[in-house]
Amino acid sequence: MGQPQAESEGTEAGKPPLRVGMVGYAFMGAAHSQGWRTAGHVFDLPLNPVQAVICGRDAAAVRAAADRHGWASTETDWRALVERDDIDLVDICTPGDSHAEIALAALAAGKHVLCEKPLANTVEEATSMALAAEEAHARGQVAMVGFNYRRVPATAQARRMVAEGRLGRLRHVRVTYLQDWLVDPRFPLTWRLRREQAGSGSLGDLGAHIVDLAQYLVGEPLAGVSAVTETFVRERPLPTGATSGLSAVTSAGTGQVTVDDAALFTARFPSGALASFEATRYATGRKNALRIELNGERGSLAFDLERLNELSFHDATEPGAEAGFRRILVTEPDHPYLDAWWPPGHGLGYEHTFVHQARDLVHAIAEGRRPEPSFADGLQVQRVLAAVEESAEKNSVYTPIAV
Ligand code: SOE
Repeated sequence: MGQPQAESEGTEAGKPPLRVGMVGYAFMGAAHSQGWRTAGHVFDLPLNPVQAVICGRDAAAVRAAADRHGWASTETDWRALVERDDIDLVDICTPGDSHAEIALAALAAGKHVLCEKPLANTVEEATSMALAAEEAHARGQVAMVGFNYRRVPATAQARRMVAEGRLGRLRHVRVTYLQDWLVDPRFPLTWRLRREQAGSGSLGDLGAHIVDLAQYLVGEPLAGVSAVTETFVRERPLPTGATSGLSAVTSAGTGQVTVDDAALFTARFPSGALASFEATRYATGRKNALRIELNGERGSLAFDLERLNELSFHDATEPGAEAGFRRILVTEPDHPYLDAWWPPGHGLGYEHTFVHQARDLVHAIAEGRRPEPSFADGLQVQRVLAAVEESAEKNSVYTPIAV
């Protein structure tokens, strides 16, 4: 495939380029493309992100994705992309079964890496990735895992408030991530429903997000879990292969669902806070409802992704007669990320989390810093997912998280 020079390469205010090669072009590929396309135009970055190459197996489809999302050239084999010497960073937006292989090859080829969540399909894969990332860090490379919900200004603001002690000692963390796109039993058996491709079901897809977000907000890793999981619909129509968003066209015939449809678990933080988690794609009417509430001795905070410009805050130190939950509109310039965006009250959305992710990664690369969340953080989340599965298999027996 041709390798034309990306139009704006290295020209943005004379900044050195960060030439990105992205593997995958479906839902997450489109979201990451938005991030790369926009970050350098909104934030004053030390490097100029260049959308150099997009890669996918179907030549015509990847060409169309390149045109739609603004990539300068295409590849149909990720190995060729990883070996190109005009690429600085490999962005992995493929299903989980290829994360480890691509990331390890990219790190070995001297590239920085951004990898979509969950980091891998197994703890073994994630361990090898975290190890390779650590070795690569000594050579000046940076590897980040894409837990984008840390980059909602409201969740970053919540983290700030917890770290400042505004909630005091935490007692409860209550998290749910609810979607409903599997309610219809005729929904096709896409890759997200196959263990060999996705690793797990709602657990890895949604549970990984809320485990990362909860640990990020609390500021410590979980100690152990007690879980139940269920697969409600065990057989589904086979897809033809052509996908759109989360769905696909179906053909005749059915196949087995080999992942969980829902995962519920309780957990302990080492500092003593108790947590509950629920991840499901069967919450009829809930489209992308990620909700988290933290209760501490001095106050409480609540966030709902479907109202992502807001935080609810209760300050328990206020006089009882006046206290109560109040809405913080997280659109002020001194809220995280917002000094670069619109005037107060002009809110942001889902896609901006990917712009912020690109921004933070560019800074980490320019400063030679370990990024947050790192591959080591991704491995730790993978260990929690494995403990959830182990606990569910053993009838909810409390399962400590391996360190
Ligand atoms: C599907 O459940 C999905 O697209 C997840 O895979 C993403 O990580 C989440 O951000 C939105 O929902």
